Amino acid sequence: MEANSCFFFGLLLLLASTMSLANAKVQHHEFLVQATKVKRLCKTHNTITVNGMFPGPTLEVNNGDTLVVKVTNKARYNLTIHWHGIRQMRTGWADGPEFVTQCPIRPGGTYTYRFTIDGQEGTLWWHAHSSWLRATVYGALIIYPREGTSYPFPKPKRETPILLGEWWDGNPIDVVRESTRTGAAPNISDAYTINGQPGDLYNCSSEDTVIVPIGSGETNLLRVINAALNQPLFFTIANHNFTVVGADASYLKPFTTSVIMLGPGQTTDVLISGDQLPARYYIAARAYQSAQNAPFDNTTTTAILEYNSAPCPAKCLTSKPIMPRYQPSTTQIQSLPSATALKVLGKLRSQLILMKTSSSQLA
Ligand SMILES: [Cu+2]
Repeated sequence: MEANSCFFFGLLLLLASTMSLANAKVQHHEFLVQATKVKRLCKTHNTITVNGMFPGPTLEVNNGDTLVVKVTNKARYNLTIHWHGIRQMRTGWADGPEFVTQCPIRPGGTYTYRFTIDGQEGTLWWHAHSSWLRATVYGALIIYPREGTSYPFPKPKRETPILLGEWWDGNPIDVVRESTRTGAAPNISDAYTINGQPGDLYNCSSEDTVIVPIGSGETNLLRVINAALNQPLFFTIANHNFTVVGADASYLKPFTTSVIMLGPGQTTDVLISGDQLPARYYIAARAYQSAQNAPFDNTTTTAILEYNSAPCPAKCLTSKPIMPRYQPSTTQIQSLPSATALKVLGKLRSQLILMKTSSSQLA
């Protein structure tokens, strides 16, 4: 009898695993890496991009799927692509760090990455892993729940990737080469970006400010990715709290906050509700700088959270969106002993917890 039930249980397990395997898809993509004209901050650059897009294409998979990405390098630099945060189970050679798991793809060359996403759900990203090419060669990698399963929170009405980046008004490769040559720190960036756009507070940038739509009463998922090269960034939205539900492709015990901080490479999934007056609100990111006296880019990048039902005076470009309250300044944070800082800065506290639970590091 016992043997019978054991057999039955085994059969069920086998059936379940076969079914999930049957649902898993193999996705094929082509990445063409090439110089593309990109205009930011009033100046056009020959920017290295994937498929002519900046940021690059968003990959969307389900947990369990296999990605096959053929990368063709038409740029004049050596390059590899790293799948940031993916646990490469028995596919270490597909991870991507140049000279660690592979030789770089030389100009004119190709390389095909093949790996299966298993046991990870949420948001990750991909980026170039050679010199400073990742300043412009990056994109989101979204992992939906395994086929037939759902989020451990109510299904959001919309989902929007929010990629925070750092922009140099020059060739990022030249910036790092100059630094290597002189031994001095590399030049600080000239702008931060949200989905590739600096936003309203920079020259020649207002018209292209990213709009994130929301409807009254909706709950939406924002997949925030810090794709900046070096800079930890605060992220906040005027007049809106949000609920953190995941980080680095793992779900978290949800908590509500009005600001998060992401180190370079980290991702954080937040739910935001359209529970404020229909209007336009700034989404903003700026530096969290903890090094004393070190120069840093102290500018602020913005996008606009726009209620679909916002009346024209509020929606029309003539009226300025509402700006988030300023976050505690670097010096304020530094002047507090860390224990006090934790108590006083409740907002930061949640982030510090997040940092501890997150194992992601920029690689
Ligand atoms: Cu990485």
